[in-house]
Amino acid sequence: MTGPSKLGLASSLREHRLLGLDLAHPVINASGTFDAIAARRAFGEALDERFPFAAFVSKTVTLAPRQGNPPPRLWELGAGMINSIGLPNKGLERFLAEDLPELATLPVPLIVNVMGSSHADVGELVAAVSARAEVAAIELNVSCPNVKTGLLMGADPGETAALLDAVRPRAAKPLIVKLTPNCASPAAVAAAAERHGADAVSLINTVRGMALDPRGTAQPWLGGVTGGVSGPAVRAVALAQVREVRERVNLPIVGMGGVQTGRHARDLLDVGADVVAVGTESFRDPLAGARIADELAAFSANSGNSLTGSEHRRATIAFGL
Ligand code: RRO
Repeated sequence: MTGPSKLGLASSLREHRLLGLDLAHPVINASGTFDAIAARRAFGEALDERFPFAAFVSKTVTLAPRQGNPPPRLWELGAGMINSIGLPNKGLERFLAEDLPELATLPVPLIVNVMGSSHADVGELVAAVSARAEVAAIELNVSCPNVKTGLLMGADPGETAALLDAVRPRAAKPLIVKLTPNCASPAAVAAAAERHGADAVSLINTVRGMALDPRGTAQPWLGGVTGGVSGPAVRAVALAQVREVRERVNLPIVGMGGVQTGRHARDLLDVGADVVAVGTESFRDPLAGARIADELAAFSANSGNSLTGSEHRRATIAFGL
């Protein structure tokens, strides 16, 4: 049997390409977990010299400005946290005018994450964002656990298909669909996304959870009542779902969920991700992305395993590996 090293794949794998983008390494950020504009203010030029991610994904942008959910918005868990942020953002117009020009000066490709509550809203967002030269790709958030309408569109294969039929023609840039773990079959939603024009999928978004007031009032702690669980607590869920999605689709996969080390990143690549995103770990350590990329590179060099998800699937099919 021909081994992966003899397939002529290894050199292309080291280039780390996603949707035609050349990435310096396979680690990017999970949307909403790293504020690059605030980080620039805090760290200055040092941030650009060693930007922690190979591409930057913005926090979700909606058509109209949003205040977000009432506080409290966070709850710390033994192995992660629950957020009930509720999509606060300045809205499309101000994002395009104020944030996009600054994000475009980051030393890595820019992916803009958008979400709307109707096909018309999402279509408008996708058209406006993809008209901007600064934007390399768009991530469609159909999986926020803290806003009902967006989640519905991503929880059902038919709804996701209908959304893509409506908005795909308006997107002049590659579209990544961000899947929710809070549904019967993320793999079925991924397959619908693939059939209806998605260029990639990303998963997992946060897992719905809740916490009660620690003072014993028997009331929900979070202002949004429920929230999204992230961090090490969801790593095993991410691993299982990325594997399941890889078995159903040929699209590139951005895998995320509880990644704290190069080993965790390698695990997601091994079950089928092409690129890995770091989220909650960046709150503890803003340079986590760079550390994890270094650990991953050392790990891959030592093990000789440099296959990424799509290549792994192609090799599996072609050579029965
Ligand atoms: O803002 C949020 O509450 C939020 C979003 Br948009 C999301 O996609 N995932 C999440 O856990 N929180």
